[in-house]
Amino acid sequence: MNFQDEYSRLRDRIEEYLRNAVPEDVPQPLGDAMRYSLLAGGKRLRAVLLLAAYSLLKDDIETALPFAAAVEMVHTYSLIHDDLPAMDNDDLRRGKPTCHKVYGDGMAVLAGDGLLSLAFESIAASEHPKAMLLVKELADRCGTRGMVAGQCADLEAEKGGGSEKLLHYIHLHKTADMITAPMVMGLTLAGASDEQIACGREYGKDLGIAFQIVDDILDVTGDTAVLGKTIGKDAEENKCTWVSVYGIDQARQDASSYTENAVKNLDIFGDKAIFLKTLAQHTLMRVK
Ligand code: GRG
Repeated sequence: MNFQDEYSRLRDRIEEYLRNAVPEDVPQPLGDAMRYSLLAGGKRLRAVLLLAAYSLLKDDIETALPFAAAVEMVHTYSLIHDDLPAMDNDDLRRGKPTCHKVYGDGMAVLAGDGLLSLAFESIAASEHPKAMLLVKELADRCGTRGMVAGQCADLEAEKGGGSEKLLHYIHLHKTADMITAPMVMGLTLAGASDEQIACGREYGKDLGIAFQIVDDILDVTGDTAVLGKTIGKDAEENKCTWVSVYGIDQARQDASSYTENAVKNLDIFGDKAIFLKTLAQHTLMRVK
C-alpha cells in the first residue's frame, strides 16, 4: 500500500460525496454559504479516519460515506463558528476568506447551524441499523460533553491562568473528541467488538492530542501561505497551548510520545492497521 495514494483515494470519495450533500432546496444565500465552507478543501482527516476505521473490518466503504460526510459537516460548522468575530475572529480559513467575511456574521452563524443539523440528518437518512449508536457517539463527542465543552474551556482560558490540567482538558475535548468520534463510528458501523472499539477510541484520543500539539507548534513555526490560516494568533490571544505551558521542545517530544502511543493501540488489528499507523506518523510531520 502506498500511503499517499490510499489517503487520496479515501479523500476523493468523500469529496465527491460532499459535492451534492447540501440539498438544493436550502434557501439562498444560506445554501451557498454552507457549500462555500463545506467544499473549501481541507485535509478531510476526520472523514478519512472514519472510512479507514471501517475498512479495518469491511470492504464496502460506500456504506460508510453518509457517516464520514456527517463528521466533516460537524467539523466545518465548528470552524465557521470558531472563525467568527465573537470567537477567534479569523479572516482566512483553508486558504480562503472565512465564511463570515464572504456572507456576513449572521449568515455564517446559520451556515454552521445548518451543517450541524444536516450532519444528523445524513446519519438518520441512512436508515442503517446502527444509526442510533452513531448519533449518540457523534452527539457526545461534538456537544456539551465534548467539543463544545472544550471550546468553552478554551475561551475561558484566554482570561488567564492556563494550568496543565486545563490544557489537557482543552486538547482532549476541543480537538481529540472529534478525532475519536470517527474512529468509534467507523468501527461500530463495521461491527467491531467492544475491545476493538476501545482500542480505536484510545488511538483517536492519542492521535487527537498529538494533532493539537502539532497545531500549537505550527501556530508558532508555521507558514500562513502553507497553512491557509493566520499564524501567531495563539500568543496574540493569550491561548492556553502546549507551547505556552510546556515550551516548544517539550511540545515536540510530547507530540511524538502521543503519536507512538496512538500507533500501539492499533496492534490488535494486525497488518490491516498499517494505513492508520502511517497516518499518525504523517500527522506528526505535517506542515498544514
Ligand atoms: C465553535 C463549538 C465550536 C468549536 C470550535 C474546531 C474548533 C472548535 C476550533 C478551531 C480552532 C482549533 C485550533 C481547533 C482544534 C482543531 C483543529 C486543529 C481544527 C482544524 O482542523 P484541520 O487542520 O482543518 O483538520 P482542515 O481545514 O484540514 O479540515
